[in-house]
Amino acid sequence: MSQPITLTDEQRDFRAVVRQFAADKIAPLAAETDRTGEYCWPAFRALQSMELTGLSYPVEYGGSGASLVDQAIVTEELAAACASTSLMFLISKLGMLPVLNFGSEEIKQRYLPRIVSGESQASYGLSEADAGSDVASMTTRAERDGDDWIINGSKVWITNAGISDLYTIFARTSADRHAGITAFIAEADWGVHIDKLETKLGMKGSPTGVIRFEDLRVPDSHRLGEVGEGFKVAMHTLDRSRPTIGAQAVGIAQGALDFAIGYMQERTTFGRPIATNQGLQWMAADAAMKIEAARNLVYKACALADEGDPRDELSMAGAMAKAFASDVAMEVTTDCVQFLGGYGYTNEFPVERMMRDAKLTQIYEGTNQIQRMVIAKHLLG
Ligand code: COS
Repeated sequence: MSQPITLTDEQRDFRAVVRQFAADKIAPLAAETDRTGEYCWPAFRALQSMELTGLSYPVEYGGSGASLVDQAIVTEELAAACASTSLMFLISKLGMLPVLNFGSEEIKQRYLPRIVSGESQASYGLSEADAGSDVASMTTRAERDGDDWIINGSKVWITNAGISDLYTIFARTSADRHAGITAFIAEADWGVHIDKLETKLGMKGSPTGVIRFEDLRVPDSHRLGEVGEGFKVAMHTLDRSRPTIGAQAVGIAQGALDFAIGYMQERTTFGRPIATNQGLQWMAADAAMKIEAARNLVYKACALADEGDPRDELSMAGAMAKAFASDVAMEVTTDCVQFLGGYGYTNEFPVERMMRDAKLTQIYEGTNQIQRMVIAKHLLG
C-alpha cells in the first residue's frame, strides 16, 4: 500500500473555511430537515454559493479541479453538521463518475458544466429489487432501435430520486451475466418515472426512491463506455465513490463526538462534570482513536484514486475505508447517545439523528458484508 498521507497547509486552511461554513449555514438547518424529511433547498443553494457543487470536476468543465482528498475533507465537514447535506453534495458525483470516466467529449461538455453550476443534479441507477448486492442479476433491459436504445425496467434505492434531472442507468443489453450490461445517461424528462419515495430511518433530507422506465428512448451517443462494459463501469465508479462514503461516516462520527464532549464537560452529576468519570473518558478516547484510524484509511484510499491507482489497490482500499469508517460511525454515534443518557435519546439533541444517519453508511454503496467480500477477494483471490 502507498504511504500515509498528510494534509498540506492549504488543505488544512480549506478545511477550516468549510468547517466554519458548515457551522454557520448547514448545521442550523439539520434538525428541521430531519424532522420534516424534506429536501433542503437552502442547504443546496448554500453549497452552490460556495461553489462546492463544482469542487471535484475538471477545470475544463468549469469545476475547481480539486482532488478526491479535498472532496473527502468537504464531505467530512458537511457530514459533521448534517449528513443529508453531505449526501446532496456527494450524489451528483456518483451519478457523473461514469460520464467523467467513460462518456464522450460531447456528453461531458453537455452535462458537466450544468452539474458544476448546480443547475443539474444526477443520480446513480444501478440497484434493482432483486439485484442489489448481486448487481449482475439485473433485469432492466436496453434494446437497440436504430441510433437509439429503448430502456424498460425499474431501479430501487435511488438517492435523490425526483430531485435529479439526470440519471445514470445500467441496463442489460445481452444475456451474458457480467458482459451483458451497458451504461447510459438519460435526462429525467425523457421518461424517468418516480414510482415511490421511501420512508427511512435516517438521512431523511435525502430522498430515496424507486424509478421506472417504460420505453425510455436514449440516443446511442448517451452510452457510457462500450456495449457490455457496464458492469465494469459500475465497479470502477464505486471504487472511486466508496472512499467518500467513508469520509461521510468519519464526519458523522466526529460531529457526534464533538457534541458529546461539549455536553460531558457541561453536564454535572454527583456535583462534578460527567467528563471526569474515567469510564466515560475511556469510551471517548476509544471513539477518538477509531475516528482517527478511519480518517486515515479514507485519506489513503482517496489519495490512491488521485494517483490513478497505479498498483491496482483502490478497490480494496476503498472497501476498507468505507466498511471500517461506517462501522466506527455506528459504534461512536451509539456511544454518544449513551454519553447523553436519556437526553441523547430525544430529538432535542443531534446525536440520535447522527446515530440514525450513520446506519445508512453501513448499507449503501455496497453493504459492509460486500466490502469484506471485496477485501477477501483481493487477499485470497
Ligand atoms: N473494477 C473493474 N472491474 C471489476 C471490479 C472493479 N472494482 N470488480 C470486478 N470487476 C470485474 C472482474 O474482474 C470480472 O471481470 P471478468 O469477467 O473480465 O473476469 C467481472 O467484473 C465480474 O467480477 P466478479 O465475478 O467479482 O463479480 P460478482 O458478480 O461476483 O460481483 C461484487 C462482485 C459483489 C463485488 C459486486 O457485485 C458488488 O460490488 N456488489 C455491490 C454493489 C453495490 O455496491 N451496490 C450499491 C449500489 S450504489 S448505492
